[in-house]
Amino acid sequence: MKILEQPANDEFERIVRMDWQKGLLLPQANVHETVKTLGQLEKIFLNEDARRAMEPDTVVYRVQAWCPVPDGTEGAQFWGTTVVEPGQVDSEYFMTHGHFHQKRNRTEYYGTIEGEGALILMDATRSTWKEPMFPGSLHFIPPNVAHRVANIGKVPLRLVACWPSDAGHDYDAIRKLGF
Ligand code: PAN
Ligand code: ZN
Repeated sequence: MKILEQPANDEFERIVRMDWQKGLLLPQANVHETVKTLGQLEKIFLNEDARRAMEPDTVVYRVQAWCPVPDGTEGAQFWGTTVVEPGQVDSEYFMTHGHFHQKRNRTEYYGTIEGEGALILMDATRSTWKEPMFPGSLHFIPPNVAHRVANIGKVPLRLVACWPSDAGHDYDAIRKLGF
């Protein structure tokens, strides 16, 4: 039997490198990086006056996404990392924007690398609950459930995520109605 390292006609890059200690992807093609600052997180925290009074360039969280297939492809998965900085806006901890998946029944895994967090979940009836995040915790986010992560500790909260490549993200529902 002849084993090829990677078929010559392969359409997609299938190997990237993670720094598992840091919970980060090494920069490479197909890895998209985004930064969310306080200035960009309008109407996410309860106390808008307190948020506006803070330095708008303050980084709240950073996201990397490895998308080996085009966005919207059915049957594949994306892989991502998120680092939420420690901090507060008034009495609320720094947290991600949060979203439902556009295709509401698409699920996801979150895994904690480092730090102390709360995974906040909300179903379609707006019933809300949370799960503790700690190094090694692995979370299955069920269908039809919005998800957001808050850093409740003193060090950066580092997590990895895996979600279907046709899930999409609906941020509007959270911006309009909150969690
Ligand atoms: C994650 C999130 C990431 C940032 O990769 O996108 O943690 O959170 P927001 O997207 O809410 O800003 C994920 O849940 N993907 O589906
Ligand atoms: Zn998601």
